[in-house]
Amino acid sequence: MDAVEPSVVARVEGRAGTILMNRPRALNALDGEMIERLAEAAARFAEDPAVDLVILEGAGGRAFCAGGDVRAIRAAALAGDAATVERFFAEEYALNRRIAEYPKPWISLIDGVCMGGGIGVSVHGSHRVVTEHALMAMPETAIALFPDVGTSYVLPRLPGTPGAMGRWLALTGARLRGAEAVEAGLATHHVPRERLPALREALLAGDASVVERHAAAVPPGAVEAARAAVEFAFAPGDLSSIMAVLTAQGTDWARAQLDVLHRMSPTSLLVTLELLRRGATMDLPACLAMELALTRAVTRHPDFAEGVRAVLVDKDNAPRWSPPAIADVDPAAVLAMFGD
Ligand code: QUE
Repeated sequence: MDAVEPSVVARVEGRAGTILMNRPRALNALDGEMIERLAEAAARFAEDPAVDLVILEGAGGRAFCAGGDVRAIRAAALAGDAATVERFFAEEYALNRRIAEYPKPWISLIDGVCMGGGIGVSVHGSHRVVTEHALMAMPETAIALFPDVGTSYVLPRLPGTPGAMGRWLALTGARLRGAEAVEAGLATHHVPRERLPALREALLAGDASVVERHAAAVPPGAVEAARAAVEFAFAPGDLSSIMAVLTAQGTDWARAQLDVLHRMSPTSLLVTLELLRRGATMDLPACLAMELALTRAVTRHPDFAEGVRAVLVDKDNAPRWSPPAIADVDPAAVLAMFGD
């Protein structure tokens, strides 16, 4: 049992710097060491004149990157180890910013689950290529976290009725298949899985424009079908109006959205709306700073440990939120989590 597989494999192949997230049994979820190694590779490839572009991939065939190592963060939070929690998020968000400011094409090949932290290492880059097996989401309200990794900047800016698409994705954690992720604006190109090896091979020559030639037209999908309903129901910026519109809509789709909202952390839903409201008028570095400050309050709130317990530790999917109902959340307590 020598040869421990490295959790990140960074190489120069042709004119490309390739980075493989390689913790497939954890769906390539980012732990602190992976974040450190991704940041090192990003820095090295930015400097290297032999590297014209970066390709980011996930190992194992099932996932690009399922998120962050929230079990470890929960354990640190429960142990009162605020420094470990702080260090993890600070380094993750610094990486997200580095990718947004990257001097070369940053091309993510997303052929599986891509949630939370996986969105963070892809969405700020120049190219987010998705296959029909991509599954993109910001599912944090289910574990009483909030849409972070710079998505408080990204989500309010998605195309369509201002803020609506982002509120839908963030509040419900809606999961988007490849083509739908392009429709929503999270992904930039759709390439069928069978053409991904050819695209990868072509990219090694160092010219990012080959992505356009491999991309397939996106046929109208589920997001376009739901767009009118999303943009109507999630146009309001407050939760009671959103839920009133969904109730009035009365469709199967609207009922399903209400069921999902009723399962999420009530505190987290309100924190998320306030975060997106603020993020709409701030730049990315300010959004990341706001998110980092918010992690301190949110990881101390009992809902966070309970949500991770219910979804990822015990997997009973039966979190007991406190307070349990949206009506019982004190708006002043939500604002206090933002430090004002
Ligand atoms: C909501 C989330 C996360 C989640 C599931 C949710 C999340 C996250 C993971 C995750 C998945 C696989 C792993 C892992 C973590 O799941 O943020 O370590 O192996 O990181 O419903 O927010």
